[in-house]
Amino acid sequence: MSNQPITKVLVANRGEIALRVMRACRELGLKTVAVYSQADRDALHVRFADEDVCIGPGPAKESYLDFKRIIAAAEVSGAGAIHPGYGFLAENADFAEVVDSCGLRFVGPSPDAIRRMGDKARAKATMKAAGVPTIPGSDGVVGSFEDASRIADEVGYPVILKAVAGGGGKGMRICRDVAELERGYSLASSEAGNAFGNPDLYLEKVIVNPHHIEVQIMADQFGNVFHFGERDCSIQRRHQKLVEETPSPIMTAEVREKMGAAAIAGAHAVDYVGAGTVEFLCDDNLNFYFMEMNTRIQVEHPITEEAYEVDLVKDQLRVAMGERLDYHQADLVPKWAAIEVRVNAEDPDNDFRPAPGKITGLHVPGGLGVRVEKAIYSGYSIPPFYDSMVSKLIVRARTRSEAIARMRGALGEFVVTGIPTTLPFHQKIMDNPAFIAGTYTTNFIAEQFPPTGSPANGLTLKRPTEEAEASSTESVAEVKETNA
Ligand code: MV4
Repeated sequence: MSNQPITKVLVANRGEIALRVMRACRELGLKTVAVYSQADRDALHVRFADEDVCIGPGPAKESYLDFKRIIAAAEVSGAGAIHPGYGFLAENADFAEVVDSCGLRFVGPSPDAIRRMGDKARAKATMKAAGVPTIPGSDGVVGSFEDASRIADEVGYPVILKAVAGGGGKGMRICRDVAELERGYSLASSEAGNAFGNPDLYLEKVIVNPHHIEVQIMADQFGNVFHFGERDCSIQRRHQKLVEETPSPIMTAEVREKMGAAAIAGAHAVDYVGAGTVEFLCDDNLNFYFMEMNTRIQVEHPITEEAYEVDLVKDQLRVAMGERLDYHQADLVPKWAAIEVRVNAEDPDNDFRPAPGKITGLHVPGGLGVRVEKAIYSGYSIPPFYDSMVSKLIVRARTRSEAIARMRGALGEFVVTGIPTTLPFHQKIMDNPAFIAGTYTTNFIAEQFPPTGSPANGLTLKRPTEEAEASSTESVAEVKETNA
């Protein structure tokens, strides 16, 4: 890592997060460089930056994922640091290593920390050694079906096979008995080999009806690590988060401190630097178990910023510039209730099918406690190459019920025409009794909003495909529903 002071930051991303990072840069007096693909010529992040460099064609592999083009853009523009945002190269240890070796600063943890958390079985072993509760199961990779069967007998069925190279729900398989385990082991292993180039699996007991609770941390280069409480991200559909909130409606101050301490211990174990998120599965009795660590700033970071009155992206940049974090952990208490909904260019009435297109009209909500993160504008055409998230709507209020009321009002004001969005679906979630009660789990969407088969639309033909899919890697929600 070079010791030259940083004056210019290249943002290796697009969309709302690129804008979010550039705003933080500007507040810190840092110049910004945007990179963009040919499909993003009219994107807002290009106009927003002090300088911009076109790095290739629309497909991400030829632009936002291409190390060489991004490094070259940093070199021609004289940027001293690269902020990866989320997605794309944010958790690519090889990229972080190349950035370092080119004398540039990667805004994030070391390549070693990224690598140690990227291997999910290794991450779990690291956390366990650091005293963080983990889910009963194999110690590392299961070498054979016989191995898996023995461990499954020990911990009890149902069990779940997970790809060590997976994460975010990819490459998982639930097995309810030894027959399913035998079939599942070979299928999951070859699936993981095909999808990730690594067939290794580990095994865990299934936590039934879990809550997805994640802890935000921030660490500086001097070994100071702080946590900023939790986010409840249980409201997901096929491992895509739809709504996030903090504080979690099931959390207590005592358990928050325990989870925060566990997350901090895990961060110390890998000499973590920067923003990170430690994901836990939590049962109704608030027993919590480490699941994965995300070594990046996350989509849902704004709710933590709102609730804790902090600027996590500015902190990332400060830490990367070698500054010391001067928080006092005891002061880091949630001051607000905050909720985020993701506005996706998807048709909720058509299996959430991505629906890019031209935005013909746009009105964004505002007012007290309302924040909108977006990079769209009226007249903008959403390119088909990237994620379907086009905006995030974040509200904060003194209490959870006031935050829900504020979200309802803001959703009512939010108008996007020309494309379908998830906005009307979010209004239904805000009116849902289980959401209002705060008793929801990761099964919420499957239970409260089961897909409506429309025979008129030929869904009868699609049905077998969907079931085949459901019985492979995406079956966790369904299995738990049956168990519940
Ligand atoms: C589990 C689980 C139950 N038991 N592991 C899904 C994403 C990936 N990070 C891990 N996931 C799960 N792992 C055990 N031992 C249930 C899930 C899970 C889930 C977790 C968080 C949020 C939503 C979820 C939806 C389905 C399954």
